[in-house]
Amino acid sequence: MSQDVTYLGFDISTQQLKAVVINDALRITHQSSVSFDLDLPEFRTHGGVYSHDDKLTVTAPPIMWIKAFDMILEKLKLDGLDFSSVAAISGAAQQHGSVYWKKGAEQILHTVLPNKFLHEQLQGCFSMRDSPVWMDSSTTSYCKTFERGVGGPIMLSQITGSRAYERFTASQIAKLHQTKPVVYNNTERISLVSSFAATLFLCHYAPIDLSDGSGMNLLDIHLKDWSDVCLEVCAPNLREKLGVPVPSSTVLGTIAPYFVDRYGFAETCKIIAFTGDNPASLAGTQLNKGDMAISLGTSDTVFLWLTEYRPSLDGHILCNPLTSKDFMALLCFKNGSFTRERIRDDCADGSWQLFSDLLDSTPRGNFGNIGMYFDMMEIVPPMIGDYRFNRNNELVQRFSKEVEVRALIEGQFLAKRVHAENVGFTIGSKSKIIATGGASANQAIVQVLSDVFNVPVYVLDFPNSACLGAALRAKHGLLGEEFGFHKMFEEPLKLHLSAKPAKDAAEIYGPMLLRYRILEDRIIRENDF
Ligand code: 5FX
Repeated sequence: MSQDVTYLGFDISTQQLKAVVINDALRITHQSSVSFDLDLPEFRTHGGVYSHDDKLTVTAPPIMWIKAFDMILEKLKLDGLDFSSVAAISGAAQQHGSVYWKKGAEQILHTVLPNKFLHEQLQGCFSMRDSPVWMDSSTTSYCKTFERGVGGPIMLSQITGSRAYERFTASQIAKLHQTKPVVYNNTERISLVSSFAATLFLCHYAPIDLSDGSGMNLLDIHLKDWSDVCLEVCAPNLREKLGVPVPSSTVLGTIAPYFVDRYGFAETCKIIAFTGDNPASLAGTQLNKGDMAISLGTSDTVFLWLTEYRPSLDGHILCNPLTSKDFMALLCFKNGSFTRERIRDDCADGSWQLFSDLLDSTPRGNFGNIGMYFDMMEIVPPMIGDYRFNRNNELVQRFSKEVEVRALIEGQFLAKRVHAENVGFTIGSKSKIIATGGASANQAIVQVLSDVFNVPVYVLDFPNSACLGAALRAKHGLLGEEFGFHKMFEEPLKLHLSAKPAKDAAEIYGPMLLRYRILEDRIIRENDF
């Protein structure tokens, strides 16, 4: 291939749409982003979403995501990207969220005109104006009914890789069907956010890929097809509304004429199945078997590559996005960057520099104080609220600013380690953590991560691993799944050692982990969470 060939990756994350372009040597040549709150103020989102009054329902409008695509393509054009060089496009998206296309929408997709923006032409395409997103936790009763219907949480986890979760798509679809049957019946296609975005580039419905599809509680992750029993318990006629799921490296087709005419993409430009942001990060971190990645973003996630798995009631197993025969494990913590930002605002006047100084000014172990901070109902542990314990395990009202900052960061990483160990993640003598996402650039935070896990932490040159993973998957999709993903790299991606554990880390955090477990259990019991 010529030197000019490029690959384009997108990431529709919670707060922004990002794009990155790499060349054939896998070097980044262009990048851009659109912030939903700042660049699209007319939608009045906060953090890219609408948080409803019940404090449980969280949605976002798909038309805003479409407008963000219109904007980012214009920005890339201004940045000098020669669209005709793009050989393939793929994407990553926030997982679990669902988009409901109205009857007749595909017909509209087929006939879009290149002289108009997409958002102007697709306004009328959705049976639900706002899509439920991964932060939603309004479906507890549907989860319970769903688990019962399928034969219990273990059975559901055996089939789909996860017990029922509020943000997973099955309970969201069941809620829609039961509360708004007319809307459900008027829906011709249900997409994930990932397959919705791929649909825009194809101008016909894109299938759901197996890896992101594993976050729905509907896919049989062994058979790699929808599970009949899950579909039946969820809602009627669902198979036809979901379409046929495909392996994540599938070439879905060529780009729609709209993009050829409007932006000058080559007619041959291929669209590779889009997937979830966590599966895409697995690609973007170039994760090897045995290593663990931790993404510190709006949600914090812990993930790793698995060759086999045992079903569990904590965490999720997804089909591996890079090879259909393997799996990946995922743990998701909802209270990531929003909670860090709240404590930064309370204790450090909104300054990350001051936040880091406060963190560095306190010793490992924080004088025995432990904190747990959950602005939203957490996934694991299922808790909400702030809890501060002194060295005698007594609940206290307040910490000093510097103790509060360290209690937050240590508490977040203690929780990650406890719950990662609960699902069988083990830390070997050669283990390392690859940290990614916005907060991975903060040295003080990464040092605490290294100490709590007692392993070295590496970071990438480019912290946006989901978006980079999307661009890398675009190239891998062209080569085909049988061409091993890691073989694409002449040399492994550059990782930088960011932090090494302190000599006394195990001595300090070993006992603290035990205390954390006990205190967490106590809060869950006492509050009946
Ligand atoms: C994973 O299960 C999650 O819910 C989150 O990490 C979303 O993918 C964030 F976009």
